[in-house]
Parts: sequence; C-alpha cells; structure tokens
Amino acid sequence: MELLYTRPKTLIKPGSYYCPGCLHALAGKLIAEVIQEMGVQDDTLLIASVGCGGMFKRILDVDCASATHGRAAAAATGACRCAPEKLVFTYQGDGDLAAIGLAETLNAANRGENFVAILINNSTYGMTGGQMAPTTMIGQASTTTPGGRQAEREGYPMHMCEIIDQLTAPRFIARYSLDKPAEIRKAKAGIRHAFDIQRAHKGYSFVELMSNCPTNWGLSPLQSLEFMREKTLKEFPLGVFRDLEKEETL
Ligand SMILES: Cc1ncc(C[n+]2csc(CCOP(=O)(O)OP(=O)(O)O)c2C)c(N)n1
Ligand code: SF4
Ligand SMILES: [Mg+2]
Repeated sequence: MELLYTRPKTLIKPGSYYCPGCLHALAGKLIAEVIQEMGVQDDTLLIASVGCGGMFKRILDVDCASATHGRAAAAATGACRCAPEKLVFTYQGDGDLAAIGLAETLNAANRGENFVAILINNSTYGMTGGQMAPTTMIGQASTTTPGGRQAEREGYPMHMCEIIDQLTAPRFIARYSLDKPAEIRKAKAGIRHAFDIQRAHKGYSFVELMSNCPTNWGLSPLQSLEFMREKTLKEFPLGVFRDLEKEETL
C-alpha cells in the first residue's frame, strides 16, 4: 500500500495540548513538517513565547529557549547572533508579539535580525481567558471589553504585517489563514520560504497566521472558522506584503 501521509517525526507524542479545534495545533504541525522536509531538526532553535503558543515547545522536537512574555524577539536576536548556523524562529501569540513584545518585535525587524517571527493571530489573549488583544476587532467582545471593543475607548486593531512593512530591513512579510486547505498550503509554503531566507542568512522574515480561539470566542470549532471568514479575514487581508527574494530575481 502506498503511504500517503505520516505524522512528522519532528513532533513529540502524544501531541497537542490545545483545546479541540484550536488552529495552534495545525500551525505547529505545518512548522514541524517544514523542519522535517528541510532536514534541519538538529539545527533548529525555537524561541518559545508565553501564551497558548508557548505550549508548542512541548510538542516540537527541536532545541528550544523559552522567553518570558513578549521577550521572544530579544531572545531570538541573541540566539541568531550567537549561533548563526541555527535555524532560529519565534512562535508568538498576538498578545505576546503585538502588546507586551511590540518594542522588541519592531526593533528586531528594523535591524533585520536573521530570524523568522511567526505570529499566531487569534484576536485575543487565549491562555489567560480571552482578554482584549491589540488585534481584537472593533465590536468584538472580550472579557475586558464585554460590550465589544470601542475605538474611542480602546483604540483600533493593530495590523502587524502592515506596520512591519513600513520598515526597510525585513525581507519577507506575509499573512496567511489556517481556515481552509488552499490557504493552509499557502501558509506552509510561506513558512518554508521564510525559513529558506533565514538559512541563507538574508535577514528578518515575518509570517502571520490567522487563527482562532474557539474556547474564548465561545464558539464551536466549525463556528469559529465561520467567524474567521466573516470577521477576522475581512479585517486582516491575506497576502504577501513584501518578498525581496522575488524583487531581486525580477
Ligand atoms: C510579564 C507577564 N505579563 C502577563 C502575563 C500573563 N499572560 C500570559 S499569556 C498572556 C497573553 C497570551 O495571549 P497571546 O500572546 O495572544 O497568546 P494566545 O494564548 O492567544 O495564543 C498573558 C497576558 C505573563 N505571563 N507575564
Ligand atoms: S484557549 Fe484558545 S488559543 Fe488557547 S488552546 Fe484553547 S482554543 Fe487555542
Ligand atoms: Mg492570541
């Protein structure tokens, strides 16, 4: 019988620590597949964050340094400078990267540090119970904005790809969604492209993956995918914002 698919060897058993239907699990599997396909398991250093994304370090079988909340970009800066032979990447939630870690994120991107930042945007603080994140949309309810986010009171949602696209140094900036197979395939190709840029020592890449949080959104996994299509993907347009690799080969 032809073997069509196996679990990547880069994932530790028993597997997911996430809630049922949480797309963190899918994001982690894509990254694990890319690392296996590149044959770099022993050369990879994950800079883990705090939040549900922090659980990724429990399932990905690579070397890992765990940063405190928001400090992943600073830790990754040290890691990629001290160990330039390593594939260094961060895996961060929107609270971790865009709130407490915003300064580190922007300054590392501005310096063009040689690591990949992967942002999992579920428009909430998942792990701590669904508080408002910088990415929470206007009108979206959270435990800290039970009547919905109001621009006059809490400001507007922050679009990290668009903000990082204002900087000169980053080489690759893209936003993908994990809600359906065609987009998932694009997301995997984008992660691979970013990792290839890092391995070639060409600098900073930013990959945002649109995700969900069925538990704190108060929705079933299927309803959460509908919510993404009706709400979050309209607020956060998908696409490649910058790819200097392509521009150089034109
Ligand atoms: C210095 C510090 N402040 C606050 C916290 C509490 N905390 C833990 S995770 C988190 C936010 C998680 O949200 P996000 O980064 O979006 O990840 P998600 O769980 O949604 O994947 C917060 C505020 C902490 N651990 N350390
Ligand atoms: S709380 Fe939300 S983000 Fe965290 S594992 Fe559960 S569904 Fe995923
Ligand atoms: Mg989040």
